[in-house]
Order: sequence, then structure tokens, then C-alpha cells
Amino acid sequence: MKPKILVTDKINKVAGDILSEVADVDFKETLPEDRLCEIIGQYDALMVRSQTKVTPKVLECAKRMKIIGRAGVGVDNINLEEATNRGVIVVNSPEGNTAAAAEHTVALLLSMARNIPQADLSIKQGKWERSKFTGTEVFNKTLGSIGLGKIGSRVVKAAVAMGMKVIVYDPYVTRERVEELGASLVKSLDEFWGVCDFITIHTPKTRETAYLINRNTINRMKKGVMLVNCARGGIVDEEALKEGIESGQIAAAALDVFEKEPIDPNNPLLTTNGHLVMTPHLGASTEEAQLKVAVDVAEQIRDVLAGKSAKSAVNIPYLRADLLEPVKEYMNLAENVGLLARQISEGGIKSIEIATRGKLTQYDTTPVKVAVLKGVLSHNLEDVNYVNAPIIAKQNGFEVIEARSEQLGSYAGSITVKLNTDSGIQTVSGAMIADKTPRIVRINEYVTSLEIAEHILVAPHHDKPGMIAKVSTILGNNNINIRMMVVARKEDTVGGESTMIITTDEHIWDEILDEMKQVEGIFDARYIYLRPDKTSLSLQHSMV
Ligand code: 9EZ
Repeated sequence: MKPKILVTDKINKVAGDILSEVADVDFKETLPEDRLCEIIGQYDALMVRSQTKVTPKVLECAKRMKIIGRAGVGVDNINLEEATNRGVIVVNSPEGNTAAAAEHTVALLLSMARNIPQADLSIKQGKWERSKFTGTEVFNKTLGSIGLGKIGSRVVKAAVAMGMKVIVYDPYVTRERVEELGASLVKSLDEFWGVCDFITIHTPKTRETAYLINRNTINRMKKGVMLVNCARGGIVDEEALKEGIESGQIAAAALDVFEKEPIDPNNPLLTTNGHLVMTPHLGASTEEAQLKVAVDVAEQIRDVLAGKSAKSAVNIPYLRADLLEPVKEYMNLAENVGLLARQISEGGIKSIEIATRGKLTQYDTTPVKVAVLKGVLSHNLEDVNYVNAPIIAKQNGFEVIEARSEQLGSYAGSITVKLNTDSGIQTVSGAMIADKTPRIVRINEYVTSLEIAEHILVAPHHDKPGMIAKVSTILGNNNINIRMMVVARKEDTVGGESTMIITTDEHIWDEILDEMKQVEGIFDARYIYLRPDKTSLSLQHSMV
């Protein structure tokens, strides 16, 4: 019998042409949970945009479901955990929107610079206000792009073509990549803010980019700067932006994304007095992007139903259960070794070397490798999972080198990651020091024993009495509780360099780190986060 596919949410009809090669296709309007549950049991595949909510209850009713396709990027409307538990593959289209988002950025940039929305409104009121809408040229001006991924790169190319000088801040790309596009790389945001006439953002929202545009950074920008955010809501502090525009520090801003969407009627930006252009998250809204995502996803559904593999699966347990079983206890450790190595490195990745030792080497260590890649990549990319981590590494040309040594070393099993980036090589090792007791046992030349904690402070300091008290006093004054602490010496002599590694119950904010860096004898203070294995199910959770 031919498989049956349900297509909802006004998806482009070409999806039907592709899917009907292998299945009977039903197009229906968006259905609420109960109505969807009534009919979903007869379908082998489901294709949605963002309106249809694929809840655990829907999945429970979907007894024959094999694959769900999301025609777009984000999969927030699909309960991935439940889908994974039920063996349902979820696929999406991570690249279908790239051109649309880049073009919308350029459209916002120019309409902001030339007051197009304001002038349009004015002329439609029968006015002819020419001097009021005198604009600003982008030619010969400096555009700063924060982030240089697929979308950022296209925007940079367009800006260079318009005669802009372009600088890029992105701690995760190589200088060659930036220069290839005709732009130049700045190595710190300190060198960035003050030189840009225009700023555009092209990063995911991560711990590092949330509220990156805030009162402090706005004040460091050139007076009269113009800002575009067509990336993610929450990267710009909207209250601070309102103040910046009203004070004249920011001459104009253009936004496609907001902290809360759909926009809150009380959003401060709706009553901002000054130049501000806004669109309701239209970045991906073009006919072509909607067509491309529909084709991308329909092709994957067709292929999977025909027994082939999907190119953009978000959740398949890539790792065969039989391969995973013997190395399961090392998966979270491996991810954290990778995540830590990435956080202490800078610049574009050249290679990732993964060495396993001891008992681990008796098994196929592919899952361990994939976990390391997930850890390394997930610090600065969105939606990295066990399925796409190896693919992303490959697409970016990161060389992945595996090595193994059956020699036991000091531990039953250990994992060492050597991350080679623009800034040099960082080496981190993790080991199972006893049953269910994973530890980070080495960070570069420091031999240590660090628990996998959510919040970690790393403070290299002059090895002399009294230093620990100074650091712990600052933590105490800020009401931060210490869970565990280790002090690791670089060389085994007094008077050299030593490092305090402190795990805490809370995030350590930049202001606290800055206070520590002021202390005589403290060379640096850095915050690092890891992802401890919270429940025995965590492997399944982190699968998605
Ligand atoms: C990080 C970033 C920007 C940034 C740039 C990119 C993922 N990611 N994160 C810290 N591509 C500014 C500050």
C-alpha cells in the first residue's frame, strides 16, 4: 500500500508534486490538537510550517508516523523529545532562508538610511517633504558585521559591492574567510564599536550574544551610528535601544526581530521617538524561500519513505543503540571535554583531534567522537545535535582526527581533545575516575580533577599565599556560593603561575570577573559553563 502524507499550514503546492512520487498526499488547513489527533493515525508522514503544533498527544495518536518535515528552520512547534522517543525522524531546511534573510537585512539597511518608510507615509498624506527626509549614503561608510555565517557573508558581499568598508567581529571565523569576502577582521569588540557607521548582527542568540547590544555597548558606539537587527530577538536590549535613539547616540535603527514575538503592545519601541524601522519577522518571508524550504523538506520526506537518508535530520538517533550502549557513560563527558576546549580557544577551527585511551578503545568510539563534535560546535552554533554535528564539521572543512591508545594511562578510560584554531592549540582531557564519576583531568599544562559543573570560574594567578582568600571574598560579597575548588600549579614550585578553578552554584557575571581582574596577582578571570548530566535520561534529551 502507498504511504499517506498529510501536508498542513499552507505549504507551497510543489511539495505535493514531489511527495506524490511515493505517496498519497492530503493537503489540509492548520488543525488544532484534537482535530489533528482524530485523523493523524492514518498518516506515515506529516509536513508542517510553524502553525501546526506537534504535541506529545498528537505524536501518541500518530501510530504510523515515520517522519515529520518542518518547511523552515526552527522546530519549536514540534516536540522533538517525544518524536525521538517514538522513533519519528524530524527534518527541516536550515538553508532555504539564507538569501531571503540577507536581502531583508540590506532592504532594512537602505530603507533606514534613506527614511523610506517615513517618506512613504508622508507622501501618502498628500505632503511633499523633501528636506525632512534627507538621507545618509552607505557608500564609503564603515559597516560592522557581528557574525559571519551564511547570512552574514551574503550581507557583507552586498555591502562591499555598494562600496562600503566592512569590518567583521566573529570569534569563530578565520581571517582568511573574512578577507576572501573583501572585509577585515577585528579581534575584539573593543576595536569594533567605535569605528562603525552602521552595525548589523548575524549571530544566533547564545549566552554570549544575548543583550550584546546594551546601554554599555551602545555608549561605546560612534555617535550617530545606525543599527540593523535581522538576526534574533533578545540580542538587542530594547529599553536601551529606545534610550539610545532618543538621546541621539543612535541615529537610526531597523529591526525585524523582537524580544517577544508577536510584538508586545507595550513594547517600548512602539513609542520610541526617533528613526526606527520595524518589520514583523519577515526575514524568511519570500515566495522563493517558502518554495525552497517546501522543496527541501518534501524531497527529504520522499527519500526517507523510499528508505534513503535525510540530509537535514534534526533528531535521528544517528548512533545505533548497539554502538552506543558500551560507551554511553562517556557521552556526556566527551561533550563537555569538547565544550570546554572550545570555550578556552578563539578564532576559526582548523582541526579537532580526539584521542581515546584505555577501556574505551575496545569499542567503536564513533559515538564518543560525535559527542565531542557536538560539544565543540554547540558553543557557537544553534541547534547542534548528534545527527548534524559530524555534518557541520565536514561542511566547515574542520579536519577531524581520531587517535586511540589501548595503554591504560592513569584512568580506566579517558578522552583527550586537541583543538587547533587560529589562536593556537588547546588540549583538554576528561576521564571516568571512578564508577559514574566523570572529571576534567587536564586543561593544557594543568593537571587537575574538576567536576562537570554548570558554572566554573578559572583564575590564573601568581602562586603566593593569600590569593584564594581574595577571590573567595569577591565571590562571597556577590553572594555566590562555591561548590568545589581546585588549585592547579603549572610547575611544581612556589612563585610561578597557578590557576584556581572554582565551581559555583550560579553564573558569574562580567562585572564580578572584572573586579577580580583588578586584584594584584590575578592574571585573568574567566567564566566557563558545562552541561552536567542531570538525569539518567539526559542522553536521550541531549539527542535533540
Ligand atoms: C560572540 C559572538 C559575537 C558570536 C559571533 C558568532 C556564534 N557567534 N557568536 C560573542 N558567530 C559577539 C560576542
